[in-house]
Amino acid sequence: MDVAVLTIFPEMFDRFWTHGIVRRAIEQGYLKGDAIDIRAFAEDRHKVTDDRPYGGGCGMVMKPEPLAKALRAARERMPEAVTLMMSPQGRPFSQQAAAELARQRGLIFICGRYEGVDERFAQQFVDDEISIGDYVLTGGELPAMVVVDAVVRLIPGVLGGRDSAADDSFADGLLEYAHYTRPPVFEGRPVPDVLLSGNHAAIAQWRLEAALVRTFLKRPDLLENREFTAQEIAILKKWSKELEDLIKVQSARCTDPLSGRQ
Ligand code: 4HQ
Repeated sequence: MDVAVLTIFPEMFDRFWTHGIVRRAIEQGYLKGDAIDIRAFAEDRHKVTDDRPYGGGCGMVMKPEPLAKALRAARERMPEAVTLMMSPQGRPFSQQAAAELARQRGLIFICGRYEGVDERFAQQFVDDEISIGDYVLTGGELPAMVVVDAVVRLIPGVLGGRDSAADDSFADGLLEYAHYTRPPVFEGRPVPDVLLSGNHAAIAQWRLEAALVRTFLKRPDLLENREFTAQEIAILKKWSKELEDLIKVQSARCTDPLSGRQ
């Protein structure tokens, strides 16, 4: 995949391209990453990329001409690329959005600064606006890195079998199960027995239960529109039965006169 980032701060990406999975993806030929300096496409003597807003008010707006020149240069090199702009007004970014972008041949990111870019540039050139969350940042560079980071690890081949994306949180709509490594007891806390058992079916069952209970406790919203599998229904029924049994035993024992026992 070809990635080009249009920014007035291309140096912000120098460290981004050279670490971890992103670096490995580049070295192994899965990713090409390029930060393009918008300022290099400004034609005046002072290389100005921003200007005061029409209608007055505070802040500055990114001028459309340098952006258009920079984008046309990028598109010439990558004619199949989709043009994305980072903006709090964009489509909320998600694991599913990342998976869709991972299927593209090329991505061009427009990173605004100040109050954003001239609206005519956005309307003329931007295919999709993406937001990484409901908060306001000082520029689109960090959001572009967030999106590239989430997308690159979903390009087939980038993660080996050792760190596959199949079990990721959100990959199947659930949070990921808890992880443990050595030692078997850390400051008095043991690793769950089943994980040491070598019984792979039991481990898979435990992990699904652990993912389900975590999601239920930490992010119940993720379960609201979920289509449960038969195995998940079985787990939920088992919990519900265990809870019912517990309630029966407890209410039989209960002597509190205000408890409303029937
Ligand atoms: N900004 N998700 C304003 C964001 C943002 C976000 C990027 C700040 C664009 C002009 N981008 N500039 N949240 O807050 O993507």
